[in-house]
Amino acid sequence: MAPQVQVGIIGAGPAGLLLAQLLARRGIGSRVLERSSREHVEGRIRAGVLEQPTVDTLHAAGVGERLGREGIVHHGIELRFGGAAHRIDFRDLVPGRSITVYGQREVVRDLIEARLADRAAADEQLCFEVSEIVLEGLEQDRPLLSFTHQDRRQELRCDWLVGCDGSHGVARHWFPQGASRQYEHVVPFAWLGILAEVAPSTEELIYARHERGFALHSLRSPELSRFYLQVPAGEEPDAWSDQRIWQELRTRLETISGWRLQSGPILEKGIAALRSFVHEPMRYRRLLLAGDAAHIVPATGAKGLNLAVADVRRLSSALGDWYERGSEVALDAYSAACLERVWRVQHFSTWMTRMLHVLPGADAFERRVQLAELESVVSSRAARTVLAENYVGLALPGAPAA
Ligand code: FAS
Ligand code: PHB
Repeated sequence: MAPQVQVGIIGAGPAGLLLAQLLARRGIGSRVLERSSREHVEGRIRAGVLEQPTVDTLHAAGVGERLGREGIVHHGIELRFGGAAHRIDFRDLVPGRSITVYGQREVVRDLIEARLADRAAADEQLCFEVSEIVLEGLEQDRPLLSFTHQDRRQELRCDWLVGCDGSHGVARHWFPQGASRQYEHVVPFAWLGILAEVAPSTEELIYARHERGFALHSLRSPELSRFYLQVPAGEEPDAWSDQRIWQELRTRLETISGWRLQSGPILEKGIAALRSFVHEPMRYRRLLLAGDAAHIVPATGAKGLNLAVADVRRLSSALGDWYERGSEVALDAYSAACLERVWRVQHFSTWMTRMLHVLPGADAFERRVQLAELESVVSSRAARTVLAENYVGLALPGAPAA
């Protein structure tokens, strides 16, 4: 007889780990199966901007202590183009709402620590380096997972199965033929992301649109800066020497008189594709999807991680209703409710991407119109408010508390 668990979770990224943590706080048991090692999962840089609802959820999940101490609260961002800096002032446009800069890597480390804090059950709940995960009986009430862990083939029967296995995961492929639809949009450019050991040259994030391409000055701490440069799709990181990176960052960012960019040792660099993807629906019977397993947004809107958190906040509440009150109402509404936010965020992320990047193939007229759109955004209070509302995190009706 295969061992049983209430919720089987594939993937130990922020979505899978936070779901397990939120469920545990409701007394609901789960097992997280992750194909990579703990070191690899904790080593990935990725996102760094947390919306207020995400910060609130991490605190409610009991993993907010270090975030509270080391997270950097920002009350605005800057749009930089045409030789001028334009601040989007959250305090003025969306009073009481802000973002927090705290690396996804730190969020994942805090969650793994919390999941492993209970030594007794740790190995049970969170399994790294799992392989050959196979799902059977999706049509039944208790699907069966089998997988290899520590060189042993194992089985696990679950009430619910959640695919939190990211953009290259297996779970969405378990939807039967014809039971789902995918939407995809790929742009012909990517981001070269770097982490540098140098104090940030800015108090707040700078989104720069330059004739040579987009540039973003972000940060991780008072000692660590994070930068992104628009590069052609398929570019290799090795094509960019440290010297070339700093030269290009200076060209695209030092467009304001008297503003200088500090440089320092580059610790890591990598290429991230800019891709939009949506898998509908996000549930099939006892199989649910959350995070990048169901949707991917271009990083220009800083939404990927925040969307994953919004999914699992809603899912943990819905599973709570099912276990605590036998109600499946929220689980039945889960997919549609998440997709409402997903498509709003796809719109915002696509808008930011189109407005701030050099679009290959755009003619002189289109480039002038693009600049005019940026001008109209920064010169209109209404447009700045729309941008600010989306950036700090949409407060959608019916969004459950953590
Ligand atoms: P994740 O991809 O984080 O986690 C999925 C987990 O599932 C991984 O640990 C994976 O190893 C595991 N997995 C996959 N297949 C499996 C299988 N078959 N069996 C078991 N486990 C499996 N967002 C930003 O806002 N800013 C950024 O700069 C930024 N950079 C990014 C760079 C990259 C390269 C990527 C891919 C995403 C980036 N994002 C960024 C978006 C990012 O933050 C995601 O939205 C976030 O990681 C989503 O979290 P999860 O849904 O948990 O997926
Ligand atoms: C980051 O800090 O990694 C970051 C910030 C803002 C974005 C994307 C990434 O839009």
